[in-house]
Amino acid sequence: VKLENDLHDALNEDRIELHYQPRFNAKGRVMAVEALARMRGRDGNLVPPVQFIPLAEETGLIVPLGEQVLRKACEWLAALNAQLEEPIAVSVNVSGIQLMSGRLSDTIRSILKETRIAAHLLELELTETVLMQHEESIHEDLNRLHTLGVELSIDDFGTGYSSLSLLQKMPVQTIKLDRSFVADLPDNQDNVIISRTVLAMANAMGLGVVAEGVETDAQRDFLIDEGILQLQGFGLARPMPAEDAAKFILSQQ
Ligand code: G
Ligand code: G
Ligand code: MN
Ligand code: NA
Repeated sequence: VKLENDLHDALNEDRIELHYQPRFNAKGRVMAVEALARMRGRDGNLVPPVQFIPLAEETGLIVPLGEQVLRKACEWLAALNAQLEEPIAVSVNVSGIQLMSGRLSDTIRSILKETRIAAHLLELELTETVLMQHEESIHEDLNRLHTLGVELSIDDFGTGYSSLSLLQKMPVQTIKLDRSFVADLPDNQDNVIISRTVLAMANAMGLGVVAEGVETDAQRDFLIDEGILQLQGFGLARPMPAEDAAKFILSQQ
């Protein structure tokens, strides 16, 4: 109950902050950032999402929280892109509860309009579990989001159970290969085979692939050689507070 009250207060007092982790193409250029929520305690300490996202989902607070996250991410991106020659994109993690509310597409339409962000510069990260849920409301809202022009990706790909036929039918453009399959590349033969297979499948389906959890040069070189075109991980850039992330991206121009 204490954490629930804390979360409620943090939402009312604008103490949900976003950190941003850059995502790079094979040439090392930042193409996008992933927004990652943190809660700023009254004591000034940062509370990581593992400590409040599950609670937010249980209590339904994920709906207003998710809306704040989307608005903050789009406002930040609009200010940054105004200073860049080539705009970058932002990806935001979305939970199944937000989609089940049936209002996500309306919320996003308003936020894009308010912030004047082009729809294709917003990407929503969904898990396989969310996509495989049979709720009609989820699929309707996903189709509306797709019609709006928002990009959809599958986060932590390979850790859940998705059927290939449903994957084909979903309006998804990108797969984020879970970092457990990137670990110990290129030495781990299982992961070599898995990453190649996921890439081949994605190519056949016309989906892009982002490798997550890239920590070493050896991993990066291997993945690029294999043809994975987007990379994210501590070895390239860590999640950073909003101001630092903007400075980092501006300094790369
Ligand atoms: O930043 P960190 O590695 O601690 O994130 C841990 C988990 O929290 C990740 O799985 C990430 O997807 C999730 N997460 C971070 N921010 C958000 C958010 O704004 N909404 C949702 N639903 N999940 C988030
Ligand atoms: O589940 P999701 O992919 O949304 O989780 C994102 C989280 O993964 C972020 O909170 C980030 O801190 C973490 N992360 C990003 N890059 C790396 C990495 O290279 N190694 C590890 N261990 N975690 C990472
Ligand atoms: Mn993610
Ligand atoms: Na992930």
